[in-house]
Amino acid sequence: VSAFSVACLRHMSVSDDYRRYYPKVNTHSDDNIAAGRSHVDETKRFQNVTSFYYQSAIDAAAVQPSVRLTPAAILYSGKSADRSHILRSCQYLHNELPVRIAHRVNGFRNLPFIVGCHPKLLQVHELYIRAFHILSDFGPIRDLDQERRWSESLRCLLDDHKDVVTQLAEGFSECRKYIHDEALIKTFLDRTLTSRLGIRMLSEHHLSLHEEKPSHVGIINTNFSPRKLIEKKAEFIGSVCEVKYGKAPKVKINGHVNATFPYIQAPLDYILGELLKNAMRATVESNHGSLLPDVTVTIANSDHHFVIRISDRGGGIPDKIVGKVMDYNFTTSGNTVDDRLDGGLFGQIMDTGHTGPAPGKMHGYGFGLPTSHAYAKYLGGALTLETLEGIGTDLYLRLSHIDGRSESFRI
Ligand code: ADP
Ligand code: K
Ligand code: MG
Repeated sequence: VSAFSVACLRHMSVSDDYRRYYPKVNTHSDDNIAAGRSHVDETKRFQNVTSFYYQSAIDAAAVQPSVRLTPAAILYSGKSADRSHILRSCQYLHNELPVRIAHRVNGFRNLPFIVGCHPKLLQVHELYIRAFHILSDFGPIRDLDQERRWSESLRCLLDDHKDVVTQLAEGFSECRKYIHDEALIKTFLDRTLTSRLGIRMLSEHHLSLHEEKPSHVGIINTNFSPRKLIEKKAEFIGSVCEVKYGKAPKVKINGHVNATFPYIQAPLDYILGELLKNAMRATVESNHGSLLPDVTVTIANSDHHFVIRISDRGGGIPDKIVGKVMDYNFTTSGNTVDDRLDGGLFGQIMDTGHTGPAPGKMHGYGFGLPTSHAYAKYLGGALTLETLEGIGTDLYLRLSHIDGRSESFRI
């Protein structure tokens, strides 16, 4: 039995038995693996392994190019009374999503063998294979009734995939000792996470075409106010911070506080949340008196782009780790020692009470900065960091406008 089939056995992929056996074999103990194995016959095991191999429809889709849209094309695509715009949108996604998913399946196939065999990563790999079949096995979409049924599956899939980032964060952190080429993992995660962002934005956009929401065209808020979003995030992260530390710094907003323009809020929601968590955590952990210095957020809006700067007085980032904070899985949460710095045991740097980069946590698996960085680049922007050791840190989030006045990114 090859290592691959053992890994698949732990995971029982792409099979109904998966749900029956998964709880038993997911405990990572060799006894359980052996116990699980005794219940599975050779044929089933063979099917489980081959289900990762023989995916000719995915192979065919994986060589097709992706068709990416500019936000302006989405913004000005127009509505029609007969709802044919919804049908067209669905037909586009029905072709496009399987291609994008197939590209991601290729990404899993190209991971180093032992990394790709990690049960949590195999589980995500399987979710992608399953999503491919659910979305593409549905025949051509010719009318609004078929559109409605396909969109229902799409909505279920969005829900099934909601924990993928946590699963990836946990999976990669657990097989870190097998990762010798950091760049390869970074490329995989940058692509997987930004592709996921793109797929989710397009899907949410399509689903929201069914609803009427004031000053919105699908997911685009035509009257987006950075200040309002920052206020909302500051209040929410502030309350999470209060729960964890018993106190939270105030957030002051200055600069172009009255600016409004069309924008897609979802990715900014994520990035601002992560940056505010980092700033508040650093502020609380490095200031021991009762008086906490404010976190200051400055908005600077111009014709082609806008910048949001988040400045904290959280003591800055020490020289010896500043080069690593943008790496996936690098975190000082739980314990301040990182194995890549001193060769300590990997497990020590993880705060095991954390289930990943969930929104209710102040820090997680070291995914906040690198994911925000990848999202910013995907959105045609940048995320840069300036830190003054002993004083504090400034994060500059620079993003381009989507109103079509300048060359834009594509989703
Ligand atoms: P996490 O928050 O899960 O640790 P991140 O990628 O968000 O992961 O951040 C990685 C590390 O970078 C943090 O653990 C922390 O050590 C450091 N860091 C990030 N932002 C700041 C900041 N504003 N001030 C000081 N250190 C920071
Ligand atoms: K990190
Ligand atoms: Mg963080």
